[in-house]
Amino acid sequence: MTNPVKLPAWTALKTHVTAISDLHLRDLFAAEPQRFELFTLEACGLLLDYSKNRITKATLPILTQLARESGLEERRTRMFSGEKINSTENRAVLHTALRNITNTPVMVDGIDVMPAINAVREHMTRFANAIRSGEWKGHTGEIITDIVNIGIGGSDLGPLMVCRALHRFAHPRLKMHFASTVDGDQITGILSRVNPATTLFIVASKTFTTQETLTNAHTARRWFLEATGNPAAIAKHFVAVSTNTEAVTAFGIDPANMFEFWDWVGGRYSLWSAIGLPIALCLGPDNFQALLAGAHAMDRHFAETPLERNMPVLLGQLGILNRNFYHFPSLLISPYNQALDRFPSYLQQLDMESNGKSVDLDGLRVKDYETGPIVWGDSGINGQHAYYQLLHQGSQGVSIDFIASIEHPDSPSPHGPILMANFFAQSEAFMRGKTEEEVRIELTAQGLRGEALEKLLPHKIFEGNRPTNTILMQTLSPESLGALIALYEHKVFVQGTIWNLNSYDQWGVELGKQLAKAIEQELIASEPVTRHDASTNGLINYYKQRLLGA
Ligand code: G6Q
Repeated sequence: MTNPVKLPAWTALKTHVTAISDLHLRDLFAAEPQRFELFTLEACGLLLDYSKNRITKATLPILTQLARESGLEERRTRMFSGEKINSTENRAVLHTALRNITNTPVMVDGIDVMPAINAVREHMTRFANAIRSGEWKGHTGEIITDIVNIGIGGSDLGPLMVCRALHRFAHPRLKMHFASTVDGDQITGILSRVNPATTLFIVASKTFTTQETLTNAHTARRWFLEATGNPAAIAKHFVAVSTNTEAVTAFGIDPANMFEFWDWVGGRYSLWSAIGLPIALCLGPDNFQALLAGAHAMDRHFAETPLERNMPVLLGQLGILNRNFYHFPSLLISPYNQALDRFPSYLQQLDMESNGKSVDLDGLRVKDYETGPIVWGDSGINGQHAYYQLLHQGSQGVSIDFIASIEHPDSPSPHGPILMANFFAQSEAFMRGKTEEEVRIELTAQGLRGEALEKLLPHKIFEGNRPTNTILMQTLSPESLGALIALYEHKVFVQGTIWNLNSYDQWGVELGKQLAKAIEQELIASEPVTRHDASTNGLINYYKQRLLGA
């Protein structure tokens, strides 16, 4: 475990970047017309074009050296083999075992975890088939039409994103709903649209102690019991996904209707586990299996391919280059498939909760290098008409990952070509920009002359030189989506390793929870609050007065 700044490759990279930093991406493309051939890579149905990064042929060996010196290969082996690399929680990190479709044993504390994984998957398959076929009936004998997943964070974002992304494969009868926030507006809205006799609730919580989820689950149960007056009917309409059998039973869900997972599955890495039950229900067990297979293919690629041709390694290294050497503070994820509109939010949690840390694996404060970037985004084409202005001409640069599929089966002509023309145009624009000379020629051709031309000219210049990656897949399918998600999971691993972080804990979410618990009591009490700072006291007291209409 080493501070990366102390590695020889870090120093070498610094020297190298200083030497090439004056070169504009245009210069690099002019000097190396073969950049597409040189700097693209295909794996698991994905093409990664990384030629529009500020790199030369000399950059990659140094990046690879950095990955090697950081101990990436050893740590990768330790993760796949079930060692407890999540050191602050003393846990293994084994989302890869959940999609280990070859079934080779994976040992944790001397026990092979594969039989338990397979047993839960078989339970999920049986249950999903019964709901989808109509064999499973609600308490009145009607078939299930609506599924409400109650969960938050890792128990929400993954299944929600996948069900949206692959909606083309969805069961025509089953309507999916996702309740995450504790703002009652959301669950109430869902409950107003569903029928208790035909609705299945999935209470998804690894710990089964999460306040938002349990509050929503209790609201749903109350609503259900008020409507049916039949506690025995709960068994037909409520199932749980959790690691906590005791709490599930205490909630009133039969353990036979509980789908188990384990402490070595991190929340934001859990869609491959029973947390993926909404996916199996909505898309079917075969498509869920295909999603796992796509991710497994990427796992194999990551585990077995030399670092130089390894897609997650490359993507991670380029992220390090852009974050630590070109100092881009954020990474925009810009998908041009509308169905991937929640993919950026999913990646935001994956990346920011994993590598948003400033204490390293040795417990030392990280002082001399930047860690995880801010990850953000939504549908790329909408972004073009909103925040892309800042990306093109704002005072600070952003690095970008563009993602699209070649085929858009539900997009009638001429939608597909228009969409893709924009997709290609944007990465070209970010690379090339538009020079003063080009603007001058353009404005002159438009008939502008003299003062009018000079006045407008500076506003129309684009600096360009923004680094971007482009990921293309043939079509958005369970396999390609599985590979895409796993690509980013391993990218996060690569960066966490180089930054010497534990990417698998999330202590940063604790403080707000602790404070909220205490404030909740204060909101009920009648006397004014005085124990906080002036702002927090003032806000709480203002809220209480206004709420009571005082
Ligand atoms: C993910 C985080 C977090 C977690 C939620 C829900 O890695 O740990 O997002 O998934 O807080 O937790 P439960 O599943 O325990 O309700």
